[in-house]
Amino acid sequence: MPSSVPKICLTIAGLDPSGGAGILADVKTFEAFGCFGAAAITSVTFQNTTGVFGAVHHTSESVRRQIEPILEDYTVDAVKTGMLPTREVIEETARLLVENNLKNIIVDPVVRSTSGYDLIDNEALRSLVKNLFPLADLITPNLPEAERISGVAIECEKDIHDASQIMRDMGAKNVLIKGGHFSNAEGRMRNAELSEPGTIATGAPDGSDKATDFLFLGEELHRIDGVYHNTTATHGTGCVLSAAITANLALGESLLDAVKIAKQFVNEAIRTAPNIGRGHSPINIKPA
Ligand code: PXL
Repeated sequence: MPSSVPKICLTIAGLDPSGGAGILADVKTFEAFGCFGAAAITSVTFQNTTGVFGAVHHTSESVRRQIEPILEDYTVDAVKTGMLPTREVIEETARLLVENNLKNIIVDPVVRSTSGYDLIDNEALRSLVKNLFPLADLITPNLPEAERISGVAIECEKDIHDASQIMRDMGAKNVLIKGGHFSNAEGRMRNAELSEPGTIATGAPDGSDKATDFLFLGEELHRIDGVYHNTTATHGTGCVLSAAITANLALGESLLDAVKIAKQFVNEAIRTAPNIGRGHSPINIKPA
C-alpha cells in the first residue's frame, strides 16, 4: 500500500545549528504534524542555548537557487519565513512567492534573538514590512517585534490594538501578537504601573498565569489563552509557533483553528522541554 501523499511545507529562514530555533525547529514542527518539511537557508548563525555569536548570510542568488528546484518538483502547500537578514534576501523571497503564486504564507518578523542579538538590520526590516507583509496570510510578531515595527510602546491592551492597526495599515491582513513577553518580571511591572487592572490577562498585577496571544483577523480580535510557564526553556518558541500554524494551514485548518492548535502545541512543548544546554533550553517538538 502506498502511503498517502503528505502536505508539503517550506521554511525560508536561518539555521540555528544547535537545533532549537530556525529551520531545524521549523522542519521538526512540520514533521510533528505529519507534513513533509523542506527548508531554504537564508543565514548560518553561530549559536547555542547561551547566545548568538554571529552569522554569515546567504545571497539572494543562493536563496533563489535553493528554492527554485524545490518548487519545480513539489507542490508546496504552505510557506513560512523566519530570519531574512538582508533587503536583498527579502526582495528575492517576495519575488519567489509572487512568481510561484504560493499560498498559505506565514511571515514571522524575526528581529532579535532571545539573547538580544540583532538578526536583521533596519533597512531589511523596512523592506520586510513593505514587501512581505502584503503577501502574508498572517504575521506573528512577539511584543518587542510589534513595538519595533509599529513604533508603539506596548503597555496595555489598547496599545496592542493600536500596534495591530498600524501593522494592518502597513499591509498585513491578519496579525498575531504573542503575549508571552508580558509575563516576565518587566512586563508584570509595566502592567502593574501603567495599565488598568485586568486589561491584560497575561502578566497581570494579580500574578495571573496566563500567556495570552492576540489574534486580529482583520479588525476582529480573538484572545488565545495559554498557560504561562515560568521557565527559561523558551528557545525557539516563536519559530515553532509559526511553523505549527503553517503546518495546520497546509492541513486545511482555518487560520483561527491553526493558531489555537499551534498555541496548544507550543504550550506542551514548553511544559515538557528537555532542559538541555546551559542557557535557554530548546523546547520539546514531538508529534502532535
Ligand atoms: O527565535 C528567533 C530566531 C529565528 N531564527 C534563527 C534564530 C533565532 C534566534 O536565535 O537563530 C535562525
